[in-house]
Amino acid sequence: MRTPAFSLIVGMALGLTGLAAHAQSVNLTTLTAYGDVSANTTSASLTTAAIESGETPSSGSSAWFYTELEPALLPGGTTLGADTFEGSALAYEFTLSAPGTLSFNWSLSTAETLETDPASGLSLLDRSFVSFDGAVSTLATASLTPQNGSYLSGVLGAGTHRFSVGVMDVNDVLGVSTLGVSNLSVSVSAVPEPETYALLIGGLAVIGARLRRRNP
Ligand SMILES: [Ca+2]
Ligand SMILES: [Ca+2]
Repeated sequence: MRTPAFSLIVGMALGLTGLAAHAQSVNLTTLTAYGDVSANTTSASLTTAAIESGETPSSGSSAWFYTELEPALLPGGTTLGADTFEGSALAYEFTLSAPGTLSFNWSLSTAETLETDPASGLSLLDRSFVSFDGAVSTLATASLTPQNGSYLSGVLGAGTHRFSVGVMDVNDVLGVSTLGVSNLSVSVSAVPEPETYALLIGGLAVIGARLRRRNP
């Protein structure tokens, strides 16, 4: 029986369904790629290989020097670190309808054979990073054995965010490191806004009033 009250109940049920936590997979081929990036729908591989350094990029596109990469990823003069040289990144701009999080799985391996440069004593272990809205943090520092893990962001406010993930050569341009990124997902939390509660309570009151009128 499709009465206005019935339609209202169905509409409210759909609204309640929309309040449940909602995770959405992100197609990695829709992200903006900088440098040596190979991507398919669910996974991507990023390296620090640049043709100018005598290296062979996996994708055919050379890694970018930091002087090109930083202004592309990080407006406002933020850097990827004074010890970084060349690398690659993926950037993603997304809008959250409510507070939420971003997550992905990662792996990091390197062709470096030394942890430190014998001459300078500086670390040669390359670094992967994430950035949110221009603020950079370290995802993982390479070790001579491959690593992997899961990343979960802090809670991001409702609105538009700019995220990037990438890998950089540290303290020289050699010793190619490879960052794998997979299963990138954005999840909106289940906490309804006060306005939503007000609408639900108002809707229930309307239904109650109609049912009372129909059944005197
Ligand atoms: Ca390199
Ligand atoms: Ca390196």
